[in-house]
Amino acid sequence: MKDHTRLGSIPDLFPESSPATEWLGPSACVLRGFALPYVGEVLAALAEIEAAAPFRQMQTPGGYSMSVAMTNCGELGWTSDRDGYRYAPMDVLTGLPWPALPEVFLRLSQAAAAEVGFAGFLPDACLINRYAPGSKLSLHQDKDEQDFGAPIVSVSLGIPAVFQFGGLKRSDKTQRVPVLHGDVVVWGGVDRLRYHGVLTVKAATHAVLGAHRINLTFRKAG
Ligand code: MD6
Ligand code: FE
Repeated sequence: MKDHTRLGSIPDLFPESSPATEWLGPSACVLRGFALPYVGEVLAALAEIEAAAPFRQMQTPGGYSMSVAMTNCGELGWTSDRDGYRYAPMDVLTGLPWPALPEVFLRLSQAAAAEVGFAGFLPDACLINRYAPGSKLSLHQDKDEQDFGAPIVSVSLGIPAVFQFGGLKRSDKTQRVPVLHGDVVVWGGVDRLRYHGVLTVKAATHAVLGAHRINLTFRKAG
């Protein structure tokens, strides 16, 4: 029988990309709400990671304390101290290896990467950033990884933030992208080394995460 419902007759205006997909560059895009179906499992896994590898404010090589608190999971963890930035298998705070990448983290990051054309993404590092109101992350490039062929998958949770997305030079013009609970940003390819940062987070409260924003960035670091 023919479908006479109004819904069935609405043409698909975006056959190649749903309206929830916003491209920021040829190989960079925001997947709105993509992480929402995973959030329950992600937060349960996060609680275990935090208990084993607590959030800490790392020092920059210049001797400042970062406003963002960080921890890691996976084979390698991103670390900053007076000696510089690097990936390391051990957490110097606990003297233990970083907690393993939970299966749900792998599932979520692989599904998001595949959505943007990076099938077979196999992250070995997940940097976990926690922002309180007033925290920010200055414009930087992610270039401590060995393999720029792999994308970065970035999952936003909790209170909103404004993601700053620039070009290949620090002085290039930046776009401002609001990122909300459940949004995922994937970038790679020609966009892999673009400068980016997070503007000072404004005071807000999220029903589940309170006055925090958590960002998970999945990388192939080694
Ligand atoms: C953040 N994210 O959103 C910081 N880097 O809290 C990053 O620095 C980042 O979101 C590379 C790719 C995606 C990102
Ligand atoms: Fe980054």
